[in-house]
Amino acid sequence: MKQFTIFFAVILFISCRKEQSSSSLCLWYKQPAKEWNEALPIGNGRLGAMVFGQTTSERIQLNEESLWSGSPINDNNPEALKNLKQIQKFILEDKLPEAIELAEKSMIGTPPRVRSYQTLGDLFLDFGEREFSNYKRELDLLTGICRVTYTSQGVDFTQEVLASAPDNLIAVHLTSSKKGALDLKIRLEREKDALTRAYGDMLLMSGQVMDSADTLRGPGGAHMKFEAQLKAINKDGSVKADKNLLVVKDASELTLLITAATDYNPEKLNFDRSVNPVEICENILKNTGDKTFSKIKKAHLKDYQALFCRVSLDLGGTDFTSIPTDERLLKVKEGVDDPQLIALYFQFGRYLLMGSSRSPGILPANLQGLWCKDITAPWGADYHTNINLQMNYWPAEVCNLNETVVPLSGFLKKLQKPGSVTAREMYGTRGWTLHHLTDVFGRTAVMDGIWGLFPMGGPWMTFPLYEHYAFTGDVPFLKERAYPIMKGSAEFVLDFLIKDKKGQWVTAPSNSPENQYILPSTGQKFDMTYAATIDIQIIMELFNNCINAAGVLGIDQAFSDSLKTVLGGLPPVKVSPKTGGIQEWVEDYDETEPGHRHMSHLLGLYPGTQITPATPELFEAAKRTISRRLEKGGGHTGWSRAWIINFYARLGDGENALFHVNELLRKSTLPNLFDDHPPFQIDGNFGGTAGIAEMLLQSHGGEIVLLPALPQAWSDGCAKGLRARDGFEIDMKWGKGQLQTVKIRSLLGNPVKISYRGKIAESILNAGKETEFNGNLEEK
Ligand code: FUC
Repeated sequence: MKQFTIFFAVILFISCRKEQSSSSLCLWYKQPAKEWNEALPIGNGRLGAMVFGQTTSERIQLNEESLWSGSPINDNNPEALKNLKQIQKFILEDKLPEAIELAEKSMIGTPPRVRSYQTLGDLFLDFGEREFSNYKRELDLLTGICRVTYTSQGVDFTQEVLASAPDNLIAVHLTSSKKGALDLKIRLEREKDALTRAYGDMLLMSGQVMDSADTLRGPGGAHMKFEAQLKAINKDGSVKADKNLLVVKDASELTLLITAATDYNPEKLNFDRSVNPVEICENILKNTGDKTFSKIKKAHLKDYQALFCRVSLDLGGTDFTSIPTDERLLKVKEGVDDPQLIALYFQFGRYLLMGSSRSPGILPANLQGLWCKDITAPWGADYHTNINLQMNYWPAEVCNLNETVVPLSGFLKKLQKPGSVTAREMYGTRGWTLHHLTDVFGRTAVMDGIWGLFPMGGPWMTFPLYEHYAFTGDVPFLKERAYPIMKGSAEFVLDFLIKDKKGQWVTAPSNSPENQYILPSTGQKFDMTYAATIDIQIIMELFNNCINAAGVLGIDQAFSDSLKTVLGGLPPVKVSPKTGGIQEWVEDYDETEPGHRHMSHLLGLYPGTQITPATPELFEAAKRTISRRLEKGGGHTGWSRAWIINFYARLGDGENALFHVNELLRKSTLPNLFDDHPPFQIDGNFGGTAGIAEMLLQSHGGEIVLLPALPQAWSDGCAKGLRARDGFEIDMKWGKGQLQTVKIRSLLGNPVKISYRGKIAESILNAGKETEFNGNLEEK
């Protein structure tokens, strides 16, 4: 299996180099970034940087994935369990004011807020005022290198920046066309909590997060320790330490190696004084030794391209690569069609996921991936689990980057511990759960306010684990990692469910994130309810995944049977008689915001698998739900728009899916192609990328569906290396809106069934073999 994967990777790599010209995979600009949203991201899964490309004082803003303020706190409200039954009783009796009053006192976390993921600081390269011309700044996704070139006083200057996973550092490489023309000062700074010393050819920045006490966020104190180290290697001229900076004179070439670490210990979900960030940085730099930049670059390219080049995408359209990316985006905003920019956006999403969620990183991509300029970021750049963290992983499998799920699965494994305390202390259940957000310290209680009382955050977070198995067929992963977490989550649900007046199994308290409904009897507005449709859909998905997984592993028959029984007793997902859409709550309430950004009751359509053409009534109702949301102003945040793309893809509606891809570019995309919630929030990038893949290939209904939502504007194209469930890799070519050929490679030897516009073909393929079909699905 491993050999086949390597073989295919090599083949793909060769074809990728041929077909994806560097220019079509470049974000490029004619001017330096004036602000952070114009700077270009690089990342190796653990370290990230935003490169501004300025010529007077270059700014490279730095991040290390674990640098957080705060500390672990058991903030499960000690009053919760005592009052749970009463709260549930009030809810089932529609006594919502009473239920909320009691829940506000007894269920909200103590304290109710997390702190923030933080910037590591900034690297400044001060060149002094200079004239410049021939300026170009680019991020080449084919190489993962950010490159800045310009001419000043007749000398050509080049700057390359890359984040290397194999060397575990960020490397900056400066050259000048004239010998000895590099004169600059190097600073490493942080707005707070850090001091930098210069020593020989190194800058050493040591820090510790100092939190002040805050009743909403918990105790103050000297919290996480961190370190950043920079080593300068010059050719010609000199590098000298001067107080807290390095002075470079008359160099012809300069390499800066930058690494960083904290004393965060993932096993403990805490900082840990036995972890020494200084030593970690020293070891990383020692291991790199005196490798030249070209050696570091070579190792980076080998590692990076092995992942990135697995997928290529050509959506046809005019070649606008000679126009800078920000100007192309403006043209799209003016109504120009640019399928090639969409293909670039798609690949950029893959690039961002690789950059923020893979080894040497150990933490999942947060609300900003790992790119964050702030000490206090919007929403703390935390892990929101009522759509956002889930969405981050939607492209992982279909876009052939399954290793990006590893940090998420490791984090969830550790969250089981605090999550089981929450399950036990708040709800008196087995298993584990978390609510609508968490942080690196593993907070799993109810955060923010009453809308945070969403105990289904944990069960929903198990989806990417099962998907990882479904796509890769990795049984050891299923057995050792995914299934125990899924089972613990299902145990929580089993114990949490209660019977309503009709004898149905229901969740309570519950909400439909973050929408409110109007209770008909009083006209009042509430979040809190029981058995919101999303809860039912989450439970159906989780339980079915558990049953399938237990079947594959040949274990837990009795447990599976108990899940099946409960599945039969859940309230059905209903069509609203009033709107004809999917009913969002257990009763057909009116919503307070019909255009709400969350479309939680469509979880069964995407990412879930319950609403398909095989359920025609729900399938039609789902269409009405989306159009109603949109009529009332829905889709106004980046991630909300991205979700809509996925919905339309699942509905087989290519024109609407494309309209919303363009809306995502027009309304929710920043000049550097980061998603704009607003402000920057990365989930829209990931959801958008997944949506584009979903328009071309789907495999959730037991067959591989080719080009399920191909819009007219993409009538000629080619996609290589997308993945389907049950271990397949697909290459497709289409022209004039029709499939021309499809190659299917089997990674696991499962039987294959493909479907294209009503035609079906089946084949038996051994692992490692590939077969090809023409547009009529005749095997070649
Ligand atoms: C959810 C969303 C918001 C935002 C926040 C981080 O609560 O409703 O729009 O994305 O997460």
